[in-house]
Amino acid sequence: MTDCIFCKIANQEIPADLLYQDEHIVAFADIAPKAEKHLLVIPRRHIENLNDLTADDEALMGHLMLRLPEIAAAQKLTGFRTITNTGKEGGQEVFHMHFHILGGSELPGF
Ligand code: DGP
Repeated sequence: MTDCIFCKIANQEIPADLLYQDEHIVAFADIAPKAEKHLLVIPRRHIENLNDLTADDEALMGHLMLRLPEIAAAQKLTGFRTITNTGKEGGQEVFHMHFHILGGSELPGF
């Protein structure tokens, strides 16, 4: 999608602190961190949110989920919180699916 900020980050058209990337996903530091460490993990392909997924995305989602703890571990996070906001009512502001990884200090219970 041409005017999607996260597509532009994935394509390195605008700068971001890229922490991990492979053929399918990219991880980068959130611009407005809500925890000591706050990363975002996105698919390279533009998918709006969880509601946009189809059966064809099973392998992608499995790949993404399995990378989350690895990406967190690479940032020396032994424990972390993962959040994905879905839709405006779910608090989503950027409509390119992303998983927040939050950690760095002990988080309050949710
Ligand atoms: P959400 O509310 O779940 O859609 O979270 C969007 C997050 O994206 C929010 O924590 C701030 C972050 N964000 C928005 N624009 C940019 C950007 O241009 N660069 C980076 N690194 N993060 C961004």
